[in-house]
Amino acid sequence: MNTSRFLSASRCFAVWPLAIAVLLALAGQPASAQSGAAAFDSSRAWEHLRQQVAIGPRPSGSPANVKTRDYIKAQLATLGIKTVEQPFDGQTPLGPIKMVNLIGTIPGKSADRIVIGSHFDTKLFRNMRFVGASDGASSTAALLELARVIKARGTLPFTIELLFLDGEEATGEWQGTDNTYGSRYYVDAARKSGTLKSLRAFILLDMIGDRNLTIRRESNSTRWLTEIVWGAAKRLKQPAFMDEETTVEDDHLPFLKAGVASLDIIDLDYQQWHTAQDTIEAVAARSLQTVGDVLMAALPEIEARLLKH
Ligand code: 1BN
Ligand code: ZN
Repeated sequence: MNTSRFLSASRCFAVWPLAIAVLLALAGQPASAQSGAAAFDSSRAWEHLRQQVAIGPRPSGSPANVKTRDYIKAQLATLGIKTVEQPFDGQTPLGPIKMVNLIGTIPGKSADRIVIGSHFDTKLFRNMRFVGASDGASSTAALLELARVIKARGTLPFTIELLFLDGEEATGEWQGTDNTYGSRYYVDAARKSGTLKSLRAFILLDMIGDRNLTIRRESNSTRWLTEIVWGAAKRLKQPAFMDEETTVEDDHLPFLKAGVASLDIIDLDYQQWHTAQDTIEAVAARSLQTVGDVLMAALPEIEARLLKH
């Protein structure tokens, strides 16, 4: 072997340890770290959470609820995402309450859509100041940051709809029709307008802020969606997505009843749930990052599955 061939061969061998080290470092990293795409940024999501909590209690029909909606609209406008308001009267045990869902749309190649949702109302309590840092603000904050990251992906196979739901909370006890006003209205409206057929999947985020995040598989949810999301969590080594099961009634039920594949990503194992302690101290940016990373890793797989079926 002449000297120059020897040198190029040895240089070739010299890059292998580096290449292996890079591959090992990337394993278990979010897809964005591997592809150079925009990554979910929990410091941005945290700011959205902080802004909502600073508004104070945000029950349906209150001026603070309108302020929250205006904040969401303004944030989506900054991202260049068009929003449509869906107003309706929630017929509650307290009488009719004016409620409004907000729908942000990121158009894809297909008009068929994947909807990602969160409720932005907080539960009405007359005897305490309830600001819903996890229950209301956390999922809404993550959804706003997901909007930015999904938009940055460029051409999408499916249209992605960001659905900010009003009236998830019961005005009193969670029973009968005193809950999920916004999701029930959205599904009825989609049925009436003939757009339910093009709704291919619904992913609900709820209460994802807990510092000590533990998310169980939700048993009402559609199996294949759960498998894809929990598979992504396993790849990213995120043990917060636990291999245990729980059952929750939430905004995904009207979608499931309408035959739409749906998943509820919720941490109900939250000591501060529906207490005055559901504040900024009880939640963490890291928890929003976990859910954001897992969802962004799962989304291409969900799209691939929908393209096949
Ligand atoms: C989630 C957040 N939910 C209410 N606030 C839904 C729910 C209802 C969860 C009843 C558990 C029991
Ligand atoms: Zn609640």
